[in-house]
This record gives sequence, structure tokens and C-alpha cells, in this order.
Amino acid sequence: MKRAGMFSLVVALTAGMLLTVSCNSCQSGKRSTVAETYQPQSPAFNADSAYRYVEEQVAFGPRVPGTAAHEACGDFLTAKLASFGAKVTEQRAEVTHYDGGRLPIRNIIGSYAPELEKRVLLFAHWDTRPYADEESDEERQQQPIAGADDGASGVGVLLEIARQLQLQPTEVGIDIIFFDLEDWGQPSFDTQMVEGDWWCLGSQYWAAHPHTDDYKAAYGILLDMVGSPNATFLKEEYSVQYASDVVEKVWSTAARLGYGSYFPARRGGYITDDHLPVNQQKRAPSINIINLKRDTPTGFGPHWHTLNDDMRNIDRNSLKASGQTVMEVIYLER
Ligand code: AHN
Ligand code: ZN
Repeated sequence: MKRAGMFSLVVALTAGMLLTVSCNSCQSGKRSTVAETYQPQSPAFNADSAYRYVEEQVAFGPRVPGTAAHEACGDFLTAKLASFGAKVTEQRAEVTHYDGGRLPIRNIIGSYAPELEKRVLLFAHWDTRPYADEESDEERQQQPIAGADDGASGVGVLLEIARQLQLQPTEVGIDIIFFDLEDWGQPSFDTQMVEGDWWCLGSQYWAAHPHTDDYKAAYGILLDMVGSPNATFLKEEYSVQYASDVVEKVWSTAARLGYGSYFPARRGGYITDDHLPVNQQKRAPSINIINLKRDTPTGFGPHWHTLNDDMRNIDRNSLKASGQTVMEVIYLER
């Protein structure tokens, strides 16, 4: 037999075994279908679109709170959410930082079906870190990062989900929050550490002062650093502690969709991130989808808080795996 002929025979036999077997128990004697591949219930997440939203944020330059680039990018995000049909609320405030200085907060909130009681909260941080303190060179440590992965990736995925929500609504209400001031924690080159919680200031503020009276959601999903090639979203420990059922729902959905390699059944460490204040203030039991590594000194990707966190490190496949998984979860919600 020629190679092509053999190949078709093998394909035909394999397909026959997987898809159609004689049905002994059913009366009609018809063939039934088994071992079918999973049919997603959500619209297709467009990774090119998400990639472009990441690129557009990075093009503003570092989005460091208090800078013109930050303000301009905030205007862009607000306009995008509005153009995708969300009801947009902005929350502005000022907080005191570890060095005693004051910093502005601008949280950006987009709501779908705000009248519905059952809600799912999706969130990411949109600010970027003012210093690349994981660089080895001391001068480079003082420079701000581009934050393609750390910041822009989660926001880019959520903008694409917002675009899809306008085209096809979910059965439950969705709130998308872009938190500000996540990433101005005290730099590792400081010698005197000031006591206090300096990460996640935007989400701390919102969790204490939500945009609606006593806001609650059924659950929450944070996307942080979801863009780098071969991202591994290990099961982060606060997520397991506060929302183990949500972890199981998301990881099993990812496996069904064929994204098991991005969502391995392995634990990561405890990560102080925007889901922590949301959990602590009981706004929603929330998980963190975050790229964690067991073989790097920081536990994050090697580009974390360095000048390498730029578009070279963004892979559409990782955006797709995280974005499609979150979409499947929210479109199945009743
Ligand atoms: C800590 O390193 C304590 N938290 C990291 C949270 C983070 C920073 N996510 C992105 N940048
Ligand atoms: Zn960061």
C-alpha cells in the first residue's frame, strides 16, 4: 500500500473507533456517538484582538500613576469599555505611600447588565511598576518597566472579553475592574522596609469603598501576567484558601478546552495581589490566574519587574488559553 493510502486507512479506522460504535443496548440498533470532543459554549475569544489591546497600552509608555502616559492610557481604557457597551464608572482617590508622598488612584469599572443580582467580577491591574528592581544593573533598576505582561496582558484579555460581551451577553451580570496602583510596592533595593501593605492600593481602596452599596459578586477572577509564552497558571494559595470551588471550576474548564498545560494541577505559593483585598473584604471569593514558576528565584517569569517585560514576551496562545477559559466559565454561569 502507498503511504497516502495507509494514512487514510489509519485515519478512517481511528475516527470510526472514536466516533461511532455499534450500540448494543439501544433498541434501534443505530450507531451512537462516544468520546466526542468537548463543544465550547462560549463565543471564540480572538487572541489577535487581545494582543492588539496589549500593544496599544504598551504604546503609551510606562503607565506609572501620576504621569501623563498613565492618564492618557486611563482615558483609552475608559473609552474602550464604553465603546463595548459597558456602563463605566471611574473611581478617583488619593492615598499616602510608604515614603509619605501622596499618589493618585484611578480605578476603572465597566458593568454589564448592572440590574442583575447575580454577578461575576473580572479584574486586572492597569498601572505599571515605576522601577525595574529585579534588574541586576543598579542604574537600570531605577527605570520604569513597559509592563506588557505585568499589567497590560490581563487588561488586554479583559478588553477582548468586554468586546465579546457586547456581541453576545451572558446570563449573569459581569463587572470588569481595571485596578490602579497595584504595582508600587516598596522596591527591593530599599534598605529600610516601611511597615505596611504597599501593594494593591487601588484594589484595597475599592474593596473598602466599592462603586455600589455593599457590592457583592458570586465570585471573582483576577488575571495577572497571563501573556508570556508557555505561561503556567499554578493554583495560587490564597485562591485555594478563599475560593477553592472557583479554582476547581476554572481549572477543570481549562482542561476540558484543551488548555491543561497552561493550567496544571499544581500548587503555587501565596501571592499578595489584587484578589487579596477583594477576598478579605468579602466582596467576592476570588482567584488569581497568574503565571508562576517553580524554577526561578522570584517564583515569577524571568522577565518579572525587569526591562524585558515588553511585547517580545507576549504570546497570543497564552492570551487565548486564559481568555477562552474565563469566557467559557462566565458564559456557562446561570
Ligand atoms: C508580591 O511580590 C508580594 N506581589 C506581586 C504581585 C504582583 C506584582 N503582581 C504583579 N506585579
Ligand atoms: Zn508587578
